[in-house]
Amino acid sequence: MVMPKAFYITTPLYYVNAAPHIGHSYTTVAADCLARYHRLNGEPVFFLTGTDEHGQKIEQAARAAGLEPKAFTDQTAQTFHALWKTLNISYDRFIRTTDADHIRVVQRALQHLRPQLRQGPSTFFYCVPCETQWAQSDVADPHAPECPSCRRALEQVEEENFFLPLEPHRQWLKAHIDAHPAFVQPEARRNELLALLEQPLPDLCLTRPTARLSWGIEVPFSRVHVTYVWVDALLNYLTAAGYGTAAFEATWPADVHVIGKDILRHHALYWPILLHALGLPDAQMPRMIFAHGWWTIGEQKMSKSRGNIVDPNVVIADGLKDQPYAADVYRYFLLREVPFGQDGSFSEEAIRKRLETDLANDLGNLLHRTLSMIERYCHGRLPAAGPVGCAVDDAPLRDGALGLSKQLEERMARLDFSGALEAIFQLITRANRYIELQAPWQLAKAGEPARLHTVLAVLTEVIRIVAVALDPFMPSVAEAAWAQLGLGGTPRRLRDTTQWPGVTAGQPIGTRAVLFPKTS
Ligand code: ME8
Repeated sequence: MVMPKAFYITTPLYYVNAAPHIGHSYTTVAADCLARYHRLNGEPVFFLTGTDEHGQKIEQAARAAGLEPKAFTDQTAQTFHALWKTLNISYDRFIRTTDADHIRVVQRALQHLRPQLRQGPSTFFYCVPCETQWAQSDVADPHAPECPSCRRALEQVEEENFFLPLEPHRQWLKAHIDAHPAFVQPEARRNELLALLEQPLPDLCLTRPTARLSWGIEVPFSRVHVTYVWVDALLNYLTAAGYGTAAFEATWPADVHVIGKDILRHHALYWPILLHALGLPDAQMPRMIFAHGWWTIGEQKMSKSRGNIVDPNVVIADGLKDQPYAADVYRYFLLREVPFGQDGSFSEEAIRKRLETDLANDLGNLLHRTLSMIERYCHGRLPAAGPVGCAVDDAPLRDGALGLSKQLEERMARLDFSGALEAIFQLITRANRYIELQAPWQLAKAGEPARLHTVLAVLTEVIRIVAVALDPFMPSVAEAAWAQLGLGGTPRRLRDTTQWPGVTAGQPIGTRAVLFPKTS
């Protein structure tokens, strides 16, 4: 039997010169949400994250810490592992560019590219924080050269290296982008890339002399060079998919490379050209490169080297310390607050606001009110519905709930996380309004148990569907809501959101607990 190809999702490999901040957690939470969504949909998934450990900036940071580079990277890679555990990140592999299988893949790829490489002296500008080379023509003032991406001072470099000519691939890449609208997303980034492709492309330097940098993967055909860190890092996506082994086709190509817009050029220009130069056909190109926006503090991009970072551990452990599901509150905020692709300004007040309104007032209340009424009016057992009446809002609410998975499907295909959450929370709002309109407490007072049970059964079904839909976004909250409904132990699957009813009447509900306690 042929195994279906896994849905392959990647994050960037983060530099381990310092511990992760909100920006890194953003990309990883988004990729995790996508991975969980596809698993919920019954698809095999391969979700990759990891750390980028070679290069000048890591070597410098290790030296400053008084450690050997490997010992230093072991230490910092651990801070990423720890944060991903806190945030419930369900990766299938955490790759480090110092892993032995990766070193083999990089050397194999370089060997393969060797006949296409030009060796020669070169002069270019280099930004150490971005580990990126720039041509004379990229720099506005050659007397005070600044990085066009991060605006920091550039080094001028003159050295002998191996180069891959990119220009022979330019027309091919343009045609590929034209033929595959999803290849670079969102639209603004696609246009940015197409604009870059209007000009001839400079050769890409694949190596660094060991005299300047020793902390890198040895170049198999030159004793005096190591691999340029970006080439090393990009190739990780092939390593993890089992490049050169029989397993490769079961994972490759990547379905989505999730990145920030700062590294668009590396992923949407250098990466496909490297793959093309390695002989991969069009059908084996990544299917989507999605470059999201930046979290800013005020107007400034949050970044390690600007020193304006916010540590997610602090937000979770201090800012949300009263919350039993703090990590999920944080995940919700990141995914809901800013449409994926746009920039957003980070503040703890904004998280608090989302917590108090969407989570406590809307979601928390819906669950709390419904379950307390089931306890009170149905002896804590899931009620049986009588006929669902069209005249009294039951049917529209039911149809809205049954239509949710279609909305999710359409939005998640575009990585529109905030749109998907909006659809879920619109349903929650409708369900809360339904409670007000149906006023189950009055039905109880008026002695109308059949109608009362129908209303509570409709609400139970809506909550069941919401608990499934929330799984990729807030896995622990979804699990808790599921258990409170008394459904613990039954797997949550997306396809169950198109079934009604989905619960067995008469089953006892679980133990109730407030999901988002109020503190002020
Ligand atoms: O670029 N807002 O690693 P890096 C949103 N090693 N996202 C942000 C962010 C912010 N303020 N700051 C960082 C590298 N990010 C390379 C990648 S991949 C083969 C090699 C996120 O540690 C965003 O995903 O500088 C960005 O692209 C990434 O962290 C850069 O991480």
